[in-house]
Amino acid sequence: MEKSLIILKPDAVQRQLAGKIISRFEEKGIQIVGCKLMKITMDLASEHYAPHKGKPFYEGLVNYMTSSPVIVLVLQANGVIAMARKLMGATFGCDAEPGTIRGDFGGSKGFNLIHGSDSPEAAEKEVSLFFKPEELVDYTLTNEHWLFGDND
Ligand code: IDP
Ligand code: MG
Repeated sequence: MEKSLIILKPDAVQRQLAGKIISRFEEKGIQIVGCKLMKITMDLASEHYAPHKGKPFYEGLVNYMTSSPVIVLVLQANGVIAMARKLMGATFGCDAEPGTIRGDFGGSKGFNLIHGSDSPEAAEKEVSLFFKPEELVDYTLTNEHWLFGDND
Protein backbone atom coordinates (compact mmCIF):
# COMPACT_ATOMS: atom_id res chain seq x y z
CA MET A 1 0.00 0.00 0.00
CA GLU A 2 1.15 3.57 -0.67
CA LYS A 3 3.25 5.31 1.96
CA SER A 4 4.15 8.96 2.52
CA LEU A 5 6.83 10.57 4.67
CA ILE A 6 5.53 13.37 6.83
CA ILE A 7 7.70 15.68 8.92
CA LEU A 8 6.16 17.82 11.66
CA LYS A 9 8.72 20.60 11.33
CA PRO A 10 10.46 22.42 14.22
CA ASP A 11 7.73 25.09 14.49
CA ALA A 12 5.01 22.40 14.81
CA VAL A 13 6.88 20.74 17.70
CA GLN A 14 7.85 24.04 19.40
CA ARG A 15 4.31 25.39 19.07
CA GLN A 16 3.00 22.11 20.55
CA LEU A 17 0.72 21.48 17.58
CA ALA A 18 1.89 17.92 16.91
CA GLY A 19 -1.18 16.26 18.43
CA LYS A 20 -3.61 18.47 16.53
CA ILE A 21 -1.78 17.91 13.24
CA ILE A 22 -1.54 14.14 13.69
CA SER A 23 -5.28 14.13 14.51
CA ARG A 24 -6.05 15.51 11.03
CA PHE A 25 -4.53 12.37 9.49
CA GLU A 26 -6.11 10.04 12.06
CA GLU A 27 -9.55 11.59 11.57
CA LYS A 28 -9.20 11.04 7.82
CA GLY A 29 -8.64 7.35 8.56
CA ILE A 30 -5.01 7.32 7.47
CA GLN A 31 -2.84 4.75 9.20
CA ILE A 32 0.41 5.59 11.04
CA VAL A 33 3.03 2.88 10.39
CA GLY A 34 6.13 4.76 11.58
CA CYS A 35 6.70 7.56 14.09
CA LYS A 36 9.64 9.14 15.90
CA LEU A 37 10.91 12.34 17.52
CA MET A 38 14.37 13.25 16.30
CA LYS A 39 16.77 16.06 15.54
CA ILE A 40 17.63 16.29 11.83
CA THR A 41 21.39 16.57 11.17
CA MET A 42 22.77 18.91 8.52
CA ASP A 43 23.74 15.85 6.41
CA LEU A 44 20.23 14.42 6.55
CA ALA A 45 18.63 17.81 5.79
CA SER A 46 20.94 18.26 2.78
CA GLU A 47 20.06 14.84 1.44
CA HIS A 48 16.31 15.25 2.03
CA TYR A 49 16.24 18.70 0.40
CA ALA A 50 18.76 17.90 -2.37
CA PRO A 51 16.16 18.74 -5.08
CA HIS A 52 16.08 22.34 -3.72
CA LYS A 53 19.87 22.83 -3.56
CA GLY A 54 20.86 26.08 -5.26
CA LYS A 55 17.50 27.79 -4.70
CA PRO A 56 17.58 31.10 -2.83
CA PHE A 57 15.71 29.70 0.18
CA TYR A 58 17.84 26.53 0.49
CA GLU A 59 20.18 27.68 3.26
CA GLY A 60 17.37 29.12 5.37
CA LEU A 61 15.42 25.90 4.84
CA VAL A 62 18.15 23.53 6.07
CA ASN A 63 18.89 25.84 9.03
CA TYR A 64 15.18 25.82 9.92
CA MET A 65 14.89 22.04 9.64
CA THR A 66 17.95 21.41 11.85
CA SER A 67 17.13 24.10 14.45
CA SER A 68 14.97 22.04 16.82
CA PRO A 69 13.46 18.53 17.00
CA VAL A 70 10.92 17.24 14.50
CA ILE A 71 8.41 14.37 14.55
CA VAL A 72 8.68 12.11 11.53
CA LEU A 73 5.79 9.88 10.48
CA VAL A 74 5.19 7.29 7.82
CA LEU A 75 1.53 7.30 6.80
CA GLN A 76 -0.09 4.49 4.83
CA ALA A 77 -3.28 4.31 2.77
CA ASN A 78 -4.28 3.94 -0.87
CA GLY A 79 -3.61 7.36 -2.40
CA VAL A 80 -2.06 8.69 0.81
CA ILE A 81 0.49 10.93 -0.95
CA ALA A 82 -2.16 13.09 -2.64
CA MET A 83 -4.54 12.92 0.36
CA ALA A 84 -1.85 14.13 2.75
CA ARG A 85 -0.87 16.99 0.39
CA LYS A 86 -4.51 18.11 0.25
CA LEU A 87 -4.82 17.98 4.02
CA MET A 88 -1.58 20.03 4.32
CA GLY A 89 -2.64 22.80 1.94
CA ALA A 90 -0.55 25.27 -0.09
CA THR A 91 3.12 25.70 0.81
CA PHE A 92 2.69 28.71 3.11
CA GLY A 93 -0.06 29.33 5.64
CA CYS A 94 -0.69 32.82 4.27
CA ASP A 95 -1.87 31.25 0.96
CA ALA A 96 -3.30 27.96 2.24
CA GLU A 97 -7.06 27.49 2.45
CA PRO A 98 -8.78 27.42 5.84
CA GLY A 99 -9.51 23.82 6.75
CA THR A 100 -6.03 22.71 5.75
CA ILE A 101 -3.23 22.17 8.28
CA ARG A 102 -1.09 25.01 6.96
CA GLY A 103 -4.14 27.22 6.44
CA ASP A 104 -5.46 26.72 9.97
CA PHE A 105 -2.29 26.83 12.04
CA GLY A 106 0.07 29.38 10.51
CA GLY A 107 0.63 32.45 8.37
CA SER A 108 4.42 32.58 8.11
CA LYS A 109 6.26 32.79 4.78
CA GLY A 110 9.20 30.81 6.17
CA PHE A 111 7.86 28.37 8.73
CA ASN A 112 5.15 26.09 7.39
CA LEU A 113 4.73 23.34 9.97
CA ILE A 114 4.82 20.23 7.81
CA HIS A 115 6.49 18.32 5.00
CA GLY A 116 4.76 15.63 2.94
CA SER A 117 6.20 13.56 0.09
CA ASP A 118 5.06 14.84 -3.31
CA SER A 119 5.37 11.69 -5.48
CA PRO A 120 5.74 7.91 -5.11
CA GLU A 121 9.43 8.21 -6.07
CA ALA A 122 10.06 10.93 -3.45
CA ALA A 123 8.11 8.96 -0.82
CA GLU A 124 10.18 5.83 -1.35
CA LYS A 125 13.43 7.77 -1.12
CA GLU A 126 12.32 9.81 1.91
CA VAL A 127 10.91 6.88 3.90
CA SER A 128 14.18 4.97 3.49
CA LEU A 129 16.20 8.07 4.40
CA PHE A 130 14.43 8.51 7.75
CA PHE A 131 13.42 4.96 8.74
CA LYS A 132 15.09 1.56 8.84
CA PRO A 133 12.78 -1.17 7.50
CA GLU A 134 12.40 -2.66 11.02
CA GLU A 135 11.14 0.69 12.36
CA LEU A 136 8.01 0.43 10.21
CA VAL A 137 5.20 -1.59 11.76
CA ASP A 138 2.96 -3.81 9.66
CA TYR A 139 -0.52 -4.11 11.18
CA THR A 140 -4.17 -3.93 10.17
CA LEU A 141 -6.58 -1.21 11.27
CA THR A 142 -9.63 -3.05 12.54
CA ASN A 143 -11.97 -0.55 10.85
CA GLU A 144 -10.09 -0.56 7.50
CA HIS A 145 -13.21 -1.83 5.66
CA TRP A 146 -15.32 1.11 6.88
CA LEU A 147 -12.60 3.68 6.28
CA PHE A 148 -11.60 2.91 2.73
CA GLY A 149 -13.78 0.03 1.58
CA ASP A 150 -16.51 0.23 -1.05
CA ASN A 151 -20.01 -1.17 -0.91
CA ASP A 152 -19.80 -3.70 -3.77
P1 IDP B 1 6.12 21.94 -0.32
O1 IDP B 1 6.66 21.70 1.07
O2 IDP B 1 4.73 22.53 -0.26
O3 IDP B 1 6.21 20.72 -1.19
P2 IDP B 1 8.34 22.99 -1.88
O4 IDP B 1 8.18 23.96 -2.98
O5 IDP B 1 8.70 21.57 -2.23
O6 IDP B 1 7.02 23.07 -0.98
O7 IDP B 1 9.46 23.57 -0.92
C1 IDP B 1 10.01 22.77 0.11
C2 IDP B 1 10.10 23.60 1.36
O8 IDP B 1 11.01 24.68 1.14
C3 IDP B 1 8.79 24.28 1.76
O9 IDP B 1 7.94 23.43 2.52
C4 IDP B 1 9.30 25.45 2.56
O10 IDP B 1 9.65 25.06 3.89
C5 IDP B 1 10.59 25.83 1.82
N1 IDP B 1 10.36 26.89 0.84
C6 IDP B 1 9.82 26.78 -0.41
N2 IDP B 1 9.77 27.96 -1.05
C7 IDP B 1 10.25 28.87 -0.17
C8 IDP B 1 10.43 30.29 -0.22
O11 IDP B 1 10.13 30.96 -1.22
N3 IDP B 1 10.95 30.88 0.90
C9 IDP B 1 11.30 30.18 2.03
N4 IDP B 1 11.16 28.84 2.11
C10 IDP B 1 10.64 28.19 1.04
MG1 MG C 1 7.89 19.66 -1.99
